Amino acid sequence: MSEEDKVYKDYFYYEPAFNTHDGGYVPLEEPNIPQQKLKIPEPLKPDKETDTDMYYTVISEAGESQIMPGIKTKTWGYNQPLLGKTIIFKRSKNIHVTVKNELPELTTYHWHGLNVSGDIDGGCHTPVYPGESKVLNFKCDQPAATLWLHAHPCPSTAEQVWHGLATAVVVKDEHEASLPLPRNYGVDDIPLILQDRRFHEDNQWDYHKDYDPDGVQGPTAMINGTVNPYFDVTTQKVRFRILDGANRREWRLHFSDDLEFTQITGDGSLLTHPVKFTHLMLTCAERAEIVVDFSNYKPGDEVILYSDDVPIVHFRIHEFAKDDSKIPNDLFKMNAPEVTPDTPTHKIVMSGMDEEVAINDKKFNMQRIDTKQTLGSCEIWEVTNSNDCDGGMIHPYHMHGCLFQVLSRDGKEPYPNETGLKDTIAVDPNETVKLKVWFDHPGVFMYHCHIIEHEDGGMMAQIEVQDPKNPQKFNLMDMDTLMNAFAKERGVKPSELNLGGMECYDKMNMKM
Ligand SMILES: [Cu+2]
Repeated sequence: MSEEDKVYKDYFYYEPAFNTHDGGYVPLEEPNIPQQKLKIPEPLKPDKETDTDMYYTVISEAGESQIMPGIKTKTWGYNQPLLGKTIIFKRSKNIHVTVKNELPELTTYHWHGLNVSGDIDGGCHTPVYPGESKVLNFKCDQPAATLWLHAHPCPSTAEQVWHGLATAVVVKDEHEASLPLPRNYGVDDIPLILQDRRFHEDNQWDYHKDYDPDGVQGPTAMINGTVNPYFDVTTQKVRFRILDGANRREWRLHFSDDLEFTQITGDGSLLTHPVKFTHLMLTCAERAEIVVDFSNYKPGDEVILYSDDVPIVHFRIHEFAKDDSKIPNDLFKMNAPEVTPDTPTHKIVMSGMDEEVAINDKKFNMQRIDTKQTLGSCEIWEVTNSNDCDGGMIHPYHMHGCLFQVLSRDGKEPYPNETGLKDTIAVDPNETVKLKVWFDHPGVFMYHCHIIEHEDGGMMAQIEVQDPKNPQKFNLMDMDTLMNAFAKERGVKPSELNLGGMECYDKMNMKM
């Protein structure tokens, strides 16, 4: 059988380390409410667009959303009460985004997967305080992909994302536009943001009641902010831009009838070649665009997308409109630079679980630079998960400010769907993943586990990237400034402040 025809039928990862084996695992439950039409976020309208420039305004706001029947849920979102509209950046345009904070507390705007300088990236050093706004100017110069925007104000990233501060960002380029892929947004090109929540009394979320240092979960799947969604399929092929936007949950996806599907992108670009699957696992923050061919079904049929054995989206099949889309066998040419000789290998060890999580035996410190790399230098990063195979967990490792190439897993070939650019990679217990990493922009960037409670709990470090031709002094925030601001905004004394990640430092007798 040629590689082209091969269908992968397993999740690849080490099964005993799946989140289902975690003591605190919250299984998904099929919601006991009628099916609701899948919400598809509208594209965010630019304030202005010219041949060379795009202007957007992104406002963080608090509101209420009808998610469950009855009382509305208090939620946060971008330009709407929950999640946000899909933000489209066109490659080689100059982008100007006014970010505005109308929340009661500080936040940041982290462009996950966007290749930009540290001051634009939106990590914890760039807070926007309530009532304030700022303009981000950058050039979009990276391949077409599905990225996302989310809040990143350490140590409250997890709680803010849980409130709803996450939305899809789509980069478009001419190469992708030249391929005959499905691209009719809202019809055969659909984002699927996978999250899970627990609905407490009066349909409200309670982050602190649900808090777990290994990641907060809920039993109810929420897809684009919709519980128990259905989607009307009106074309033979549909492209889904899937994002694991959950704080902790891994999604093990498969369709009814073990329907085959084709993965065409990873996190940061198209794959070099499409790969066929019946089963696909996504860990936190990873994205995969897949194309599903529904041609074996007829109007009135229903196809179900499951995670493990729980239905999460129902696809109602209708008459198909004419569909000329095709998946070419050559999708993308990987154009990674050569590794710069004589550079040391960066060795990253993610260790621990619960409050003990750390990177290279240290918890995150905003004022400490953990490693450096020169702008334009391409270097090897070896990322190890030192958790034990006996009871350890998978940690999804994410780097800001770059897209990387996966070279190997424990010295072996990466998985067949790791041929494109990535920014987040799941690492099994006791596994070492080798990456080729280069930075196109200077700045201070975080790298961390993307189980968001782990990053808030200190499984995070930072790198300084300098342009030797134009060295800069980067301003680093300090934790006290952020904590004092959070305390003031919440109307409590700093000593009374209760933010998710703090416990992990307190229990280890460490200062943030
Ligand atoms: Cu982790």
